[in-house]
Amino acid sequence: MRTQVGIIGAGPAGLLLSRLLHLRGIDSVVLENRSRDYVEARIRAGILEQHTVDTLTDAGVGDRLQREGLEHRGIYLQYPGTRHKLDFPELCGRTVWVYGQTEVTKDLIKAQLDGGPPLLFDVSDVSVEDVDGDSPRIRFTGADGTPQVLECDAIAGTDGFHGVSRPVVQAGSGRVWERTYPYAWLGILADAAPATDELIYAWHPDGFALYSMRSPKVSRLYLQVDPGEKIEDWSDDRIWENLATRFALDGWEVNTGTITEKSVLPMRSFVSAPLRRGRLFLAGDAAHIVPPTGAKGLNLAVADVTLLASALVRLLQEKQTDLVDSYSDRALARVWRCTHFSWFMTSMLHRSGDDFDAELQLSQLRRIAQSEPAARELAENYTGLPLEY
Ligand code: FAS
Ligand code: PHB
Repeated sequence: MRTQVGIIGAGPAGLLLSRLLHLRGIDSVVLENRSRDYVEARIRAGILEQHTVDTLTDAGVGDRLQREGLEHRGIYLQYPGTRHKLDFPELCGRTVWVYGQTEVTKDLIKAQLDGGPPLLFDVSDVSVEDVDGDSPRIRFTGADGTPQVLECDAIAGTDGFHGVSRPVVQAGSGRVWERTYPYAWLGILADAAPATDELIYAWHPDGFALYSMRSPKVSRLYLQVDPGEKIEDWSDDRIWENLATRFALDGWEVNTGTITEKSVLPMRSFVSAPLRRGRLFLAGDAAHIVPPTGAKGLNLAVADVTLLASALVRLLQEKQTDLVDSYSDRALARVWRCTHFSWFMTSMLHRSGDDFDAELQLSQLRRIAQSEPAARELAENYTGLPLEY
């Protein structure tokens, strides 16, 4: 097999990259080691920045997003006795959209299978070779068990945190930065109409809680828990009781309902650099992980592949290396900005158990509630900074 760009991983990064390249006349093949059902069932992100919405719409995969997505004009920051609204259009002239990553992935897969480039599910034994030359290749076993070789002009490692691509880049040269947080998120999906018009980020002495949603009938909620928590130790009643306590506000209550999914999610910050080794390029979670408190993970993946698609078009059609040569530095500038913001939101809102920390956190929250410049800084980062930050 031969293609111009071999793409490892059919998450949002790999699928969108293939789509953007296809629209610019560059052919690709996407290799995914899970099944379509598995990929489409993963419950993950929920907030899309405007540039993500614009990119998906311009790429011709935004119709359902425009119909079913929910435009949101702000968030609430809550701490004991206060639920403060940050009005995004007033603060920074931008909004965000609520549309689950599962839906983004389904829309991208549908477009790919409707006449798009090849998308091979259930592959295995993926390995990358000769990335330091101009003819790298991917070896893999197809779903039917036959060994395959994909000859490429370039390879995109969009295979997530546990993929095979980053180790190849790191083996060349590079370094990683990592911070593991002393807490995790217990996340639920519930058949319950959200009891709030905007997301609520709540600081509470018992721990952080986040009130999000997927539709007018489906709520997505999270609780800060210890990293070692076992989901089986959390009955539905215990989850709803903790949510009610942490969101408590006079004259208001959480809407409960049937919990349809629950899981414990680890929290880490992780950055690897560079994002390139020869003709192998990393994008998305393969290169970086942010704690979800800043709603950046999916949006950062989209920003990476927007830059990478333009760089690969310039390399493979115009034979110019300037954009691929600068891709890593340009992508990492935004990665670090989003890594800082995600760390800031996480550190401000999650209980460490230390009362000195608690006073600092409450002081920061009150500052944002009382200071328009402080609120604007949060709003600008949350709604998404320009692509070339
Ligand atoms: P992905 O991990 O989505 O995709 C990588 C793909 O590569 C996967 O399909 C994987 O199966 C495949 N793959 C891996 N190894 C392979 C191999 N060797 N060969 C072939 N294919 C291979 N972000 C938010 O903003 N908000 C959230 O609430 C949020 N919650 C999250 C919860 C969880 C459990 C996780 C893991 C992440 C969460 N994120 C969240 C971040 C998430 O949305 C990511 O940022 C987003 O999925 C990044 O997309 P990709 O880079 O495409 O990586
Ligand atoms: C979600 O809806 O899954 C979500 C929203 C905002 C976040 C994290 C997750 O910061």
